[in-house]
Amino acid sequence: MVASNKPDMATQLRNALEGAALVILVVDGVDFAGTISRRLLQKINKPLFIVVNKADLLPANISPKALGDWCKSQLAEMNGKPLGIFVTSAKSGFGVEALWQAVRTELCQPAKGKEGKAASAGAAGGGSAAGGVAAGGGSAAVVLIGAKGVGKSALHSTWLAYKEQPAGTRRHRRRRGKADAAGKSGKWPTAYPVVDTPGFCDTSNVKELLCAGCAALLAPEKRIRCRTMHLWPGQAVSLGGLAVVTATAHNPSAQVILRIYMPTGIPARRIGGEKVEAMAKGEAMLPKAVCPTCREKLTRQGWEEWTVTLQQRDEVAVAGLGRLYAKHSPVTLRFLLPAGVYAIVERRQDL
Ligand SMILES: Nc1nc2c(ncn2[C@@H]2O[C@H](COP(=O)(O)OP(=O)(O)O)[C@@H](O)[C@H]2O)c(=O)[nH]1
Ligand SMILES: [Mg+2]
Repeated sequence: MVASNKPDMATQLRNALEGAALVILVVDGVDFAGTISRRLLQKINKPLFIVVNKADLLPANISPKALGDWCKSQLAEMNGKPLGIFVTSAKSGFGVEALWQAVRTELCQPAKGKEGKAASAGAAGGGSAAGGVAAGGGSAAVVLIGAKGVGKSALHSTWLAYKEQPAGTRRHRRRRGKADAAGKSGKWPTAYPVVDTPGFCDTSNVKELLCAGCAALLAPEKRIRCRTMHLWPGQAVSLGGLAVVTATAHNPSAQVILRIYMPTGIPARRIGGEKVEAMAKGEAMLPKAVCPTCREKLTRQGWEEWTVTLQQRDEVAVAGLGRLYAKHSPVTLRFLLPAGVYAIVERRQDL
């Protein structure tokens, strides 16, 4: 694990990255915008895998493969150059075996003249740097990094269970068979410890504004469902009281049909313009479940206005909360978001 004299989080992360043979950046598959760290992505100069976790929570209309391809295009726009992109669920086990086999293959790869095959079954490949991780000099660790709550520790546990699979069992033989097909040797590269790091992300996320108890209210327990809301100009939808989106009078079609993807526990309610104005002036409309401390903090920080026009292929992602798009476009929407929270217009995931 990382140093014991409790250096700050950035130092811990830097130390861990310095000793890395392979970096695994884990993001949340249902909150990509809120958990991908753009700055970190630019800074990593080691062989890199991206793991898009929590595939079990994906809406039914988005396949893990489609999500992997979508993430690949997003990462290309951010100039990220991973060796491979893997869609996994630490909860259901989906894609985990393919990930750890690819890690093993990269670690076992000779230093020169070898085209790695980092992206294996279930993964959207990002190609592979010639030389693989063996080119990393004295570096020896596989380092798991990413935002808090994306599933780094859960994946680490699956890795431990995978390594400790007793030899000779049917499951083990089956896995060994796959391992031999994927890599040079059936042995795990035990010389490479896996280092789990504390959460780090430079994207300002709604969950970060809340205490652990209130942030847990935003954690999806089941597959994300799409909710459809019909709005007349001036009508708005409250997204769990944490954000509001209003259909503006500029929209060419009379009604705006919004498709909203948020954890099922977060209510989406239609509200009138007067409530939105009150919120814009600082009045909070948070659900009762939000604790007094978080309520006070959010009200003190206030809400920021953001007006955006969406074209046919666009959707808006609000970090830590969810994403939405309008059925007909172009459409102009006015958002009220907790001050400082990151929101972005992205290409729609289900196209
Ligand atoms: N649904 C689902 N939940 C997950 C998955 N991986 C982790 N979690 C949950 O996400 C929360 C945070 O996981 P953890 O491994 O502690 O995240 P870390 O902060 O990145 O180490 C826990 O409640 C996990 O049970 C997954 O693949 N699917
Ligand atoms: Mg952890």
